Parts: sequence; structure tokens; C-alpha cells
Amino acid sequence: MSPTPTFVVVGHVNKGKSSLVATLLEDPSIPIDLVPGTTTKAQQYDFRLDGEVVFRLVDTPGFQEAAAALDWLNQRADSAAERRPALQEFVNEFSGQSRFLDEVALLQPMLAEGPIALLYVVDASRPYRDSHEAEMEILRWTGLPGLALMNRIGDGDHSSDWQVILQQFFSAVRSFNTHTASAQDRLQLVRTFAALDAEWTSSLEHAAAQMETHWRHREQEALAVVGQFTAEAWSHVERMAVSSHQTGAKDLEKLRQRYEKHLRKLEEGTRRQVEQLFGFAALERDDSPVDLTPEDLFDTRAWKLLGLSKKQLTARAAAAGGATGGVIDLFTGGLSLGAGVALGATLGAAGAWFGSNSVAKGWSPKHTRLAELLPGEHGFVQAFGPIRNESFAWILLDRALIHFAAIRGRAHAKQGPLHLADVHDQRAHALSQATRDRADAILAHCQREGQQAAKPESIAQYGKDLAALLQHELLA
Ligand SMILES: Nc1nc2c(ncn2[C@@H]2O[C@H](COP(=O)(O)OP(=O)(O)OP(=O)(O)O)[C@@H](O)[C@H]2O)c(=O)[nH]1
Ligand SMILES: [Mg+2]
Repeated sequence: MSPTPTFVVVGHVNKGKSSLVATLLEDPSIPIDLVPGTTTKAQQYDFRLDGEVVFRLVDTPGFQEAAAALDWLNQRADSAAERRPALQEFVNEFSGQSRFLDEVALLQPMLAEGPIALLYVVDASRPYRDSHEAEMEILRWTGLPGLALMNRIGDGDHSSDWQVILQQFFSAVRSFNTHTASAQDRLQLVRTFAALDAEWTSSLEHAAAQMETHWRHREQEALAVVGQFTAEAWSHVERMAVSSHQTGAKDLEKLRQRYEKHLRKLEEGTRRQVEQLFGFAALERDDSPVDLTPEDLFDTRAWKLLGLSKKQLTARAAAAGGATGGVIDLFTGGLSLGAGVALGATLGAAGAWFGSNSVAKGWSPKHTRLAELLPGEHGFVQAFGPIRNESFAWILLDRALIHFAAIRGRAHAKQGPLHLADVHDQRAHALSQATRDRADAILAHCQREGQQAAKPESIAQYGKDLAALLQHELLA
């Protein structure tokens, strides 16, 4: 097997070196901090695909005293041939000393055997300063192929000034923002790595192709999870055994709470699954100001920002014969309303979310249709769900899509909570009319089967159908 291509990530202190490593390797656990000097030792990270190490990144501490180190080196090398040996001499001389601690740590991995290239990270939001020249000069002495990466930590943009200087020292110069890089940007970067040395070109190009395939699979899997969640949540029926059909509002309130809790749990589980697929451990989320926390799933104030637009909802309500009535339907599918035992209680709080007075009904399992639907149930059963208001299905879907887009677009170096409110693309209302129409049809079937206590497999099939629609439109 040929030796693993190794990229040593270098640069001035606190310019995003560790951030580059975290984003490229999709490793949010790499220490990154505002405080300069966060990385104190060279640390090696393997990039693996299907268990095989494809390339290696070495994160290093930043240069702290490049000019003084270069002075020392200049005194030991009069000719080009003496430069690399002078670097080795420098490492030997100061190894274990407190002086040039960071310079020793960063130079050491460059002097190792094997195929090595340099990734020099600068912050192009700040102007170029002469002090960087000593760093680049030292790197040039290594004789290693190098790529300069212009990261932008702040809002400024001095890229064009940097570009002219960087290309004097490095064989390629690219912009790469470690906090906003997309999967495409990362692929592009690996392809640039491939071009740095003919010896590893084919293996790294192959790796880039594999990365692309992996990414596609991952997106598809995530949308499968989204489809599954929507079908499951939308068709959910919460059941509770009650002592008699005389159950009052208190029991209904309890049932409603259980229903809500179940849906929130489903949503939370879905979000975790998507986060895991994209390599994130538990992420904190800051959903304000759009109120997208799971707790707000049932908060109608957030509804107007979610799901379909009013126009889209009106259009589809008209097509459905005005079915968007804002009524919570309780397990009435397959049973005529008169067949059950009506409790007649008004779900005040529940009605308020959907802007309607909703009537809950309880059913005696003695009723033959109910016995058929819920075999083995004894006593009286109260059921809640699915909600009849179709816009709720779109709320569920939209919330899942927003979260998916936020995770899919999140660079692993990014610190802090996930801002769902920042997501504007991939929203339900932006889906094509054809996709929305097909999704509506699937959702309608799914709701009906939920009402009829359908088997999980048939609900799962609706989840798959929804996922296929989303994959077709969003991942084309
Ligand atoms: N907004 C923004 N912040 C960034 C970006 N890259 C890095 N930062 C921030 O800049 C600071 C330094 O990032 P690190 O990745 O730790 O930098 P480093 O070069 O490894 O730093 P040392 O190890 O201390 O030399 C952290 O607070 C990062 O969150 C970026 O692209 N955008
Ligand atoms: Mg660091």
C-alpha cells in the first residue's frame, strides 16, 4: 500500500487551522477557541472512508515567533541546499526548550518522511502584514508542495491583496471559509489536494468521488428519516383506557398532553437521527425568534411562518372541498360518528391551537368496528388524533425540512447552537406544485389510515413515498 498523503495545517496563531481540520474531517470535537494558542501540540487526524485512511491532516500550533526563528535559520543557511537541514537543526536545537515551542511543534511534522504537503491558513478578512512573510519564507524552506487557504473570520475582505502575495509562495491559493463551507466546497478542496502531487492524484480523486457518493447517500437517508417522521407523526393516534364513556375534560386534557408529548418525542428523535447522520453529536439549538423548538410544535403563533403559504393552503383547501376546517378529529375514520359513544366534552385548549371548538369522542370497544380496529382492548378507550387540519401535516414536514437544511449546511467547525431561524431554502412552500400535490395525496391517505389504526408497515410505506418525492425534488 502506498504511504498516506499527509497535509500539515499551518499558519499564524488563531486563524482557523483547527477549524479547517474540524470542517474537513467532520469532527466537531476538535478544540477550537477564540483564545489564541488553543492548539499547543501537533495533532494527527486521519480522514477515513469505509474504514480506510485516505489522507491525514496534522493540526499544529500557530506561528508565534516566525521572524526570530527565521533570523536564527538565516544564520545557518547560506545556500538553498542548506535550508532544509537548517530546519532540522532548528528543531533539534530547540526541542524540549521553552523558546520556539510552537515553531518546533509545527515544523517537526513537516520534516517527517513520506508524502507531505502544507496547508497554509490565513484570515483574509484582515489585511496582509509583513510579519506573515517570515512564516511563508520558513515554509518555503521545507521544499514541500503547498496550498494557501484564505479563510475569513470577520466581515472584511482582503482576498485580492493576499492572493498576489500567497501565490508567490504556494502552488495554489483558494478561498475556503471554515464556517460556511458546503459539502461541495469540501469536495473541491480534496480535488485541489489531489492536484498538489502527481503521486497521490489518483488516490485522492478516487477519495473525492467516494466522498460525493457518501454525501448523496447521507442526504437520501436523512430525507428518508424526514418522510418517516412526517407519516408517523401525522397519522399518530394516542389511545388511553378510561373507566367509562363518561370521561370528562380532565381525561381528555391528559390524552391531548400525551399526544403532544409523543409527537415532540418523535420530532426530537428525528432531529437527533439527522444530526447523527451528518456527524454531529448532541447539538444545542437556538430556535428563536421563529419558535422552532419542539416545545413549540403546537404553538400556532409560529404556524404562520411555517408550512405552506396562506395562498397555497387556501388553494389546496378549495381543491379538497374546504376540508381545512381546523378541527381535531378523533379517530372517526371508519366509524360513523353516531356509532360511538360521544363524550361531548370540548377540548378547550386543544381547540385553541387550531382555532376551533373540537369535540372529543370516546368509543366503547364493544362496538364491533372498534373491536376490529383495536383487538384486545378492554373497557373504554379514548383516542386522540390524527389531527384533521391538513396544514398541520405541512407544519410537521416544514419543521423537519428546516432542520435538515440547517444540519446539512452546517460546517463542523461552527461553534454554538444551531440557528433554525436562519434557514430559508428547502422550505415546504418552495416545493413545486406537482410535488405538493403528490405529497397532499400521500398525506391524505396516511391520515385516513391513521384514523383506521393502520398497521405500522403501511404508514412506513407512506413515509417512503414522501421521502422519494422529497429526494427527487431536493436532491436532483
Ligand atoms: N466567523 C468565523 N469564525 C471563524 C472561522 N474560522 C475560525 N473562526 C474562529 O476563530 C477562532 C480561532 O479558530 P481556531 O480554529 O481555533 O484557530 P487556530 O488557528 O487553530 O488557533 P490556534 O490553535 O490558537 O493557533 C475561533 O473562535 C473560531 O470559531 C470562520 O470561518 N468564520
Ligand atoms: Mg488550533
